[in-house]
Amino acid sequence: MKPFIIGIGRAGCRIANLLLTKGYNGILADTEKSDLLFFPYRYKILLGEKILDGNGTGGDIDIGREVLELEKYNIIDRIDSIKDSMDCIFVISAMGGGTGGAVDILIDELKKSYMEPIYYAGVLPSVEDPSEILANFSDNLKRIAPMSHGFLPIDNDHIKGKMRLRGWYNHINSKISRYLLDLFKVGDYRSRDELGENVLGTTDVINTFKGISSIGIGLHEVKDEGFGFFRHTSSEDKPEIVIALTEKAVSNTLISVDISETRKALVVVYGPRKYLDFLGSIPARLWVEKNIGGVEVRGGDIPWSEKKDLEVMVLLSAIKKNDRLKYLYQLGKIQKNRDEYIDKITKLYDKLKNMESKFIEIEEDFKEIYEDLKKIEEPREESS
Ligand SMILES: Nc1nc2c(ncn2[C@@H]2O[C@H](COP(=O)(O)OP(=O)(O)OP(=O)(O)O)[C@@H](O)[C@H]2O)c(=O)[nH]1
Ligand SMILES: [Mg+2]
Repeated sequence: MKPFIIGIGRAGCRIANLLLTKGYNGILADTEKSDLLFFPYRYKILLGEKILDGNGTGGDIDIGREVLELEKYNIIDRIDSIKDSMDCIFVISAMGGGTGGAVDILIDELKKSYMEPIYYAGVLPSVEDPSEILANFSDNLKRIAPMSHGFLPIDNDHIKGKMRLRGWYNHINSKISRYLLDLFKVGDYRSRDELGENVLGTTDVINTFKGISSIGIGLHEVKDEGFGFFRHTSSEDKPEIVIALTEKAVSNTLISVDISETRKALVVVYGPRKYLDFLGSIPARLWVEKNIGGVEVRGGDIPWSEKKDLEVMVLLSAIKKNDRLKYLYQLGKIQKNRDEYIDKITKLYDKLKNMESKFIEIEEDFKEIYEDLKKIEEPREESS
């Protein structure tokens, strides 16, 4: 499929940039000038320059919303000036960022301006993030999640595993872009060589990608025995390899997903043609059909010369409920309440301090008056 990619804010632009360098069309937009300068990509927009002078919102979602309201038509004009044919619009941002968290304003406008489906990949806050990012996320989730045609939550914590967040962003971003590139490959065939046994088209993605969704990948490194690898490993049945990879894909998603809560899915087997001819995608599809909560499963295979290994990608869609989203939402709410209480207590404390100094002042005034009073001599009675 041909997406038009829009990166908003730091995280959104960094991830989008990796896709744009692969030849996709799109724009990068941010309120922070120094972050935008970092990208050599041509189509960039500095948002809210008049208000922020290129300094970012510093996590302030109210300013972010003001800027997006002000700039949404500029962004649409810019899209119109550079877009060619596209199958969908793919927006990426961090849901806890001051700029990226205001993205629902833009998505709403995109929906009014274009017929194509609008998908949204939203970076979730990490438990390592500052509390205001978590609080922003909880404020934004209910506004953003239902806004797009398909919502792809990206759980940094799940992707990084045991690593620390700082210093690991590049690794996380390249993993996200790898997953998205696999998805975009569906229906975007450059030659007949890329047509598999069961050919999938863009409409298969569009018909599957609805509501809360996730992408997972299972990879099987093909040792350099090449063709002979599958022929000689009689102990490893071919459908079993594909099924094992499908299971791996389902547990290796961008957010942890309970497959039984999933109503729709798309399964794709990628790899060099010589392996795909043997394997096919049918066992993968059957496995997913058996395990998801719904019945709508599409499947196919794509011979892809760029890939040396055999790979299964799943798009799990129309997810009914997700524990991780719920957890982070509640965590953000608690943070927000905690911050509000800390604020209230600080104000009360300041008031008490103020009262205390007033008391000291009054006490001193009293002392002064008392001393003065003492100095006044009692009038003596006149003796007659
Ligand atoms: N995956 C990923 N997450 C990131 C990256 N940079 C920041 N984040 C996360 O994104 C959130 C912060 O959002 P940013 O994108 O920095 O904020 P913004 O949209 O630029 O908004 P401002 O507050 O105006 O700067 C936090 O949850 C970070 O952990 C990145 O390169 N990759
Ligand atoms: Mg920023």
